[in-house]
Amino acid sequence: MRLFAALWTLGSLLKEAQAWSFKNGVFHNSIWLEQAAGVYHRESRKGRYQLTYKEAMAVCKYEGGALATYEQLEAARQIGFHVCAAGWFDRGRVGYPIVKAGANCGFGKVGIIDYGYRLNRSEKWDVYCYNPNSKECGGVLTNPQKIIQSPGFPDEYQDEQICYWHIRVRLGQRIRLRFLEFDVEEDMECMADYLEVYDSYDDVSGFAGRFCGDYLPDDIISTGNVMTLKFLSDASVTSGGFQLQYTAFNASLFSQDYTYQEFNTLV
Ligand SMILES: *[C@@H]1O[C@H](CO)[C@@H](O)[C@H](O)[C@H]1NC(C)=O
Ligand SMILES: *[C@@H]1O[C@H](CO)[C@@H](O)[C@H](O)[C@H]1NC(C)=O
Ligand SMILES: [Ca+2]
Repeated sequence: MRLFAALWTLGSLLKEAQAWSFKNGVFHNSIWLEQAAGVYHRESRKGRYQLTYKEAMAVCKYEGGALATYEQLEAARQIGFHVCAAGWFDRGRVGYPIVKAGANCGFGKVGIIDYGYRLNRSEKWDVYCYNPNSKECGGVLTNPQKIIQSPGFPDEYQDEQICYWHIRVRLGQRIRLRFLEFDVEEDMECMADYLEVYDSYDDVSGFAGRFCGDYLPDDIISTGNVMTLKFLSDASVTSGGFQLQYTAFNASLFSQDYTYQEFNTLV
């Protein structure tokens, strides 16, 4: 029974891996969110290619940004923004930025792969947004160790922020989050402003906690080599913000020193 479960898990992991690529020893998921120069890619919560033009505009607007222009997308591409998924950008145009030519993506070409201005705005694609103020807010982090701060820290964060940090360290490593400072608008259910932590490469699965108030949360340890942090602030009342440090460590070391309930789900 256990063996069957293990095989099933392995099978679904392999299936999942097809959407991912492996780069510099780091798993990279091109379908969720990448960010450069204020430009970022978004897909619907329902999955890839689910946004009409109108919905795409709403996604960017909700996060305080707007659809990226062709020039913004190209500027981001020049500094390494590479996403293998077609999305809406300014004025009903659809395309995606390719830095490195690949057989399965971009028809072997480099540049903005341009599907042109779509006449049918009900077509469903992903989206490319632009929000210069979100530069210091989120991103894809692959360093073995780094400090993550709320936008503007040590100043108070502002209203209507939404940041996603995707941490991806080497395969076989795990991630420890240690909170250094924490002060986020207090609310009974953390419905106003909050920091959420996911033991996953996105904010759909692996929910590990939602935090607000000024109580310093305990350390959080991932089960795999990826973690996602999401910070959201609403339209009123701000606070001091937060500062935390993540550190990658070898999973094998951990298993020798401790027993960790969730570790069982890995092996
Ligand atoms: C526009 O696109 C939608 C979604 O792909 C499709 O259902 C619809 O038939 C298209 N409309 C026209 C006029 O082609
Ligand atoms: C962690 O694993 C890597 C690769 O397996 C190894 O090179 C490194 O020395 C290990 N680090 C520690 C602290 O054991
Ligand atoms: Ca607030």
